[in-house]
Amino acid sequence: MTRFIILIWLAVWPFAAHAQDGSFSDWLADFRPRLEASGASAATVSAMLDGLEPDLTAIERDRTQPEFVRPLWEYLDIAASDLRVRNGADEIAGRRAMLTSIENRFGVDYEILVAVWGLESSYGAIQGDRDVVRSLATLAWEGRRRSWAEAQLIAVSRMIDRGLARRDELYGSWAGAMGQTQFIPETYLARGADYDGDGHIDIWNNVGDALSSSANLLSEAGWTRNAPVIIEVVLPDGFDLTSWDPGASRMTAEWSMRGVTRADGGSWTADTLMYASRLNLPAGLRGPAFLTFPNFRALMRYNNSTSYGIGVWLLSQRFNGDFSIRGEWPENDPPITRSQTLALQEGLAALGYDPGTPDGMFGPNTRRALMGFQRDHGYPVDGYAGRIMYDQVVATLAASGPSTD
Ligand SMILES: [Ca+2]
Repeated sequence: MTRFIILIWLAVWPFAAHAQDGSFSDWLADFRPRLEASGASAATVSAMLDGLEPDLTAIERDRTQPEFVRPLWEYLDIAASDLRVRNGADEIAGRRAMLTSIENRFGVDYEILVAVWGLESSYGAIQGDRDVVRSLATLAWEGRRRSWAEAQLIAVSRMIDRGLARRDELYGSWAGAMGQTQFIPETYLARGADYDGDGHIDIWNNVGDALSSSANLLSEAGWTRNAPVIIEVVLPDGFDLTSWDPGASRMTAEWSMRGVTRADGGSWTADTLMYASRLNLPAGLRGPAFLTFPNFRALMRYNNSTSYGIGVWLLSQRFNGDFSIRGEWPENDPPITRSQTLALQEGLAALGYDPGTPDGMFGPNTRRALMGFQRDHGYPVDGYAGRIMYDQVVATLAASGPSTD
């Protein structure tokens, strides 16, 4: 019973503990001199802050964490839908000269740039219509991410003062992601690139500027042109996962020597074997297996989500014709919800595995704890928190005797 009450409390507090401690105008009066001291011009400070009102929907969106985790297979159906593939292929056909020029300048394959563009903003169609200054000021006032939001506002003032962007075009998402690339202001300042050389980095209306900026980000993140991103593989029967570390890279030649084959039946080529790669089982052993390469890690720098990286890769592959993931997805074993993740973390901790502080988020510590449980109880050690393994942890906990807390 006590455990149940603790779970409820933990489920609520992360979203309730950060109420703002003053009015919006208090925050504004406090921030204005700091924005001025950062070097912003008086005209820009005035254009940004005069008459500003909070946008309460930004706070609501920031605090709402989805309970249900969308299965990767459903996400990929949307990310690489037929419509998104067709629209991207049309963009490629209509802009090939520009795309080739950007690929040559930055060394980033243009199919990837178009796929990023397709996922970030549906090729510019969905950029967000919120005033980014207002959204960021609201998040700064709310306080949970105050220093981050204030740093973005200071970056906005530099964008305006340097003449890179105008105050009246700064629209984007409720979280401050702007334009066709969905860059936050600091990323815009650091990685924005001016394709047509007019001095204006227009990631809202100029496709060349937007795709050059994405290319610049990926190039700085270590992208290698014509190198693999992901290769779907098949593991040999009885493949030993006990020493598998999802975050550790091995030479691809080593995976090959251990019997890992390409899912498309092709043979390993020398230009692939020379790269290190990681084994990624996003839906556990029952789902498809992938080797992810350094280019995949560059995509993580754009958006730190495995689902996003696989989505970009799959979409980019589909631009060139029929392509699909060959492995079956475990549709009877969907990922667990946030409250189930919290219960899983509590259960693993009670059984002597350390998942870190239970927070309902499935991160590396929880994965390691789950893999320890799987190893000790004779399950395949794949670290996948699906419904089936969740039920096993709950059953093991129940069988371990009455709780003493
Ligand atoms: Ca430009």
